Amino acid sequence: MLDSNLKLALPALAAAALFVIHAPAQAAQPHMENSPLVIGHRGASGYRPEHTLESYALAIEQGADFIEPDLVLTKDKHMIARHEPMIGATTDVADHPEFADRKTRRMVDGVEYLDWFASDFTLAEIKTLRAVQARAGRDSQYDGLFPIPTLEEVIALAKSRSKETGRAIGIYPEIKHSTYHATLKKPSGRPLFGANYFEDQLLKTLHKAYGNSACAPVFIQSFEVSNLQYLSGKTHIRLVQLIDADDVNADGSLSLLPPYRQPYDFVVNGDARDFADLLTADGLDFVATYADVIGPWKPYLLQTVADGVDRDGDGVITIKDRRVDGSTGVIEMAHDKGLAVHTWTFRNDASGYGFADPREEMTYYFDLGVDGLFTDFADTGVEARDASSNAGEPKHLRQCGSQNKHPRKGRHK
Ligand SMILES: [Ca+2]
Repeated sequence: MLDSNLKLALPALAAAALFVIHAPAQAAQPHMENSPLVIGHRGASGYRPEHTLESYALAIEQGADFIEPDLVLTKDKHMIARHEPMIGATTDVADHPEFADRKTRRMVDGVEYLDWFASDFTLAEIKTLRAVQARAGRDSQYDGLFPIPTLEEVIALAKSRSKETGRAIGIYPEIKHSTYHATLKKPSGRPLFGANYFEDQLLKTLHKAYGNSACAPVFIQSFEVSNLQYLSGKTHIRLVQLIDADDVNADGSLSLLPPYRQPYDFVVNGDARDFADLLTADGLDFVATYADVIGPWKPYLLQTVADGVDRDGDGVITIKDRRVDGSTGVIEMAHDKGLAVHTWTFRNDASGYGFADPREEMTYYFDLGVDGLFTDFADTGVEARDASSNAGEPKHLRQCGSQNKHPRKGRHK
């Protein structure tokens, strides 16, 4: 139903766009999004060191609709773009003798790491570091060149490129390890940040930049649940429940071993549900009370079976050879419950379950009905979407306009 309404609305919007040329004071049009979306995972991290402005800029150049900053906090409470609180693998911190004594052991979600942690550095100190390519086999010629951006710098980039390109470039921030950040302590034993400081600070920044609106070109994502529930009571910005697992079994079912078994706040709160439980009918009903989108790892959506057939004929059996058995039904069930589905992660250099060709893999998922996907290679993602039968079909994402700015209002009592 939404589809046909949108199609009817398109000629009117095109006419309105022409009219704007003669009427620069025209009020902003309702936010329009391509669907399905190509989300630049950590920027164009297949080509540049992840989570740098240069990586995000390249993803935008390649046609990404959204860029994805993962966020962690510095000691002086700034939100910076890093995939982990540990910064040893993605920066040149090990080459800075002045920080050698910051290397330490710390628990993150039940796992101990020996590393440098963002929360032991001020933003000024972080700015003396440079990003490096974290994944083996990728271009390292940009190592040591690009600084670590703050969320504010990522927003500024998205806004300036939106103006330059005439496309609305969205941002897709992830709150990394909410429970970990909330429970970090100062040497004195007092909380370093405290409960929900991270969430409050994120909303303050996003509301200032975009307003408190479901029409903001923003999705906030998390693997934890209680922080999203908290956010749902404080913002209309769209929220995404990420769904993890640690591996895929031969029969296509998901392996759920810690620390990928449950949202970490469930572990702490003694909630027995695991990630897979959030994708059952009851689980989706629950998620729909506070989120707009589910973001499951891709094997949750597509059944593939390791049946020992060398399908690509290269003489070895790999994950590429798995038999593709079609939808698990999760996409259809989520859509029935009003949830959009964004899935991850598609990589040209780490091919997928059941596919030898990354573009074909992504097109398959677009055809299957996902509303967006995260890829390290936004250029291939755009090609894959253009090849999909669902290209240009905006669906399952709310159309934003004045009548529809508060879609979750009343759901949170
Ligand atoms: Ca093979």
